[in-house]
Amino acid sequence: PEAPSARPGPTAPILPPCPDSPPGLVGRLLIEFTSPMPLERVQRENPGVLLGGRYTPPDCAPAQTVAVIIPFRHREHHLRYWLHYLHPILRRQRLRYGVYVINQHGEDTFNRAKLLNVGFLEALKEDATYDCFIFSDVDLVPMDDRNLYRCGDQPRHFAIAMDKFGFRLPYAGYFGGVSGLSKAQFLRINGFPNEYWGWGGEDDDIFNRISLTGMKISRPDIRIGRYRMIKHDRDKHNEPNPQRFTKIQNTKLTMKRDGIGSVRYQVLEVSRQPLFTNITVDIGRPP
Ligand code: UD2
Ligand code: MN
Repeated sequence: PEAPSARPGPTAPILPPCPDSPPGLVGRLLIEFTSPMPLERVQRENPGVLLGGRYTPPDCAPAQTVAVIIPFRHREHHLRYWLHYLHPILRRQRLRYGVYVINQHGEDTFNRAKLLNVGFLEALKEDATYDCFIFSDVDLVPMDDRNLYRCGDQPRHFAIAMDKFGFRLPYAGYFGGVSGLSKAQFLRINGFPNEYWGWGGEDDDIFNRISLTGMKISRPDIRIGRYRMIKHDRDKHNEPNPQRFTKIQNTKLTMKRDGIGSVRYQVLEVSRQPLFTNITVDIGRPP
């Protein structure tokens, strides 16, 4: 019998690698939160985004696959602005990405860092090829699309110059707002702490984990890392955590036992929306 043909069948076209500096970025952006932002409008503006908030550039092959993780509860109004501004930016940045909203079920005390741990694990269950994780508050929008939502050889801090801090870094060890770690960097610090209930301290604990494992934070130029935060009051059930000052003194001891290796939670629902994947999760309550 004739040998099977060596000629490959119809395959996907082989795309060139995506460029390091994507062409078509616009630089400084006008960001405002005054006009209402209906979800239908945001969906209409983003036809190229696939169900669950997935996107792959049509014309090049990205080096990384980025999971954007958003800690969330009762901020639908903020989320609509976030989706409106971020999808076009991430698209111009030529990223292959997915957006995961990790929604804390119930009305117990909020726990941002634990939700981010859940996001890491659940995004990987959706797509095992994620190798870069960007953790973003729902109320933060970059003012410059040259602030590339990618991972590098060190953990990255993106939100360095916020309007609410006078467009300056509030202190040298500040790591709040928007940050990014490769899968390997995240695992190296045992992920994020699960035991910071309520507002504050968890970002400093993450900074400590990074320093204690010998890594160094990388940041964009101060003129590029500018952000607007949607003005808001402190949410209910996210009161400042009075234990935060003592807890951040003890990261060295706690990071070995408290982290991605010890996170316990229960997924209640995964729902693929047109512009994001919503994961509702029971993360328990403070002891
Ligand atoms: C600061 C940090 C934030 C985090 C927090 C302390 C900035 C810009 N951000 O944010 O990264 O370290 O302090 O915990 O400095 N959230 C909800 N629903 C809630 C409560 C919180 O969705 O009921 C989410 C949401 O994504 C929000 C984020 O958690 O953006 C941080 O909470 P925040 O915005 O109330 O705290 P903020 O602005 O002081
Ligand atoms: Mn905020």
